[in-house]
Amino acid sequence: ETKRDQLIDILAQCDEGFISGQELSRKLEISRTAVWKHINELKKDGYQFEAVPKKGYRLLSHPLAVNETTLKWDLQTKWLGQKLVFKDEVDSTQDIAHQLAREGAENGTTIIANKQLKGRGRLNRKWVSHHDDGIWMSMIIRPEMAPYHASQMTLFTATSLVDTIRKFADLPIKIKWPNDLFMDGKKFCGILTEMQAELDHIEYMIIGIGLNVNQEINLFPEEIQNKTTSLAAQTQYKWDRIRLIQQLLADFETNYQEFQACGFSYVKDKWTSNAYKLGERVYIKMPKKSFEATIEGITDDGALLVNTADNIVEKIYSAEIHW
Ligand code: BTX
Repeated sequence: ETKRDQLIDILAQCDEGFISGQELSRKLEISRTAVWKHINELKKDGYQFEAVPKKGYRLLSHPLAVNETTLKWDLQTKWLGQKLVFKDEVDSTQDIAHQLAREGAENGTTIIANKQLKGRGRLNRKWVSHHDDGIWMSMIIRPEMAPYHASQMTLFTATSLVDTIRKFADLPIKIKWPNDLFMDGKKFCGILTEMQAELDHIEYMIIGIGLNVNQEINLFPEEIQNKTTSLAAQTQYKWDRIRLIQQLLADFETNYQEFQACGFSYVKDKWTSNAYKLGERVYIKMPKKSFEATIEGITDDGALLVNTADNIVEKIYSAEIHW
């Protein structure tokens, strides 16, 4: 942890009380001049301090802008997002994450951008993220997990996101297999899991999350406007992206621990209780056959379980589904 990060932690803990320059200098083991320089850096980021002789510094106001400092301020995680890369504009946070992972970035390193020029979804589909009203982030995870279980991570991420958003508002969120979050039949979040693996071992996974937060619907291209929504469009108020990201990281970290301790059943139950169109009929199109079926749930290896018209339970690993 850098001195600046330590300073942020200490200031966040004493929140709006005074803390003396001397105490900061002692705790951080740096000179008072160095403390003063760090405080000035924070001022440039938009933090406002009151400095009173003999009492010390007191925080008056937080900046609203999303940046590395505001994201780290009071971030309650141990390993996730403690290494944080924040950029205003990138092509895709996935690409940066892959590059950092190849260079050895540690487990939990997180890349967040305000805007993406070339945000992507699965199969190289476009992910609209050129405006700074959403959350566009990629997490580098180095899991102890066999590659054939990798799709569990996508399902896990979806359940963890539902937990987080529900802490802020009781919204009718549904998880659409395998990787989308829906509300009122409209998509507002997508998860893109990519990995570098050997046959028997995952070197790293990049979990990309694209979450529409404060967008007005007319910001989206016309062809997807009627099937897209954002948190703000549903709740009619703007969301605090900083708190949302921090909560998302904190929940992911605790849920992940739970998932590792209890196994996939922990994810499966949560997933199933929020599943989109559970028990409803959909139309499934595969290269060799197409049929109607009812959504039953998911399997331990992340496949979709459906019940066909002839009452046969089938596992679907990949298909075009007409919901
Ligand atoms: P997907 O392939 O399931 O969904 C892509 C499809 O979703 C598009 O073809 C389009 O129809 C629709 N779509 C595009 N943009 C949006 C949007 N903003 N909101 C709702 N629907 C949209 C889903 O892929 C996975 C997306 C992951 C995005 C994250 S953002 C951070 C990271 N960086 C990056 O480039 N991708 C990931």
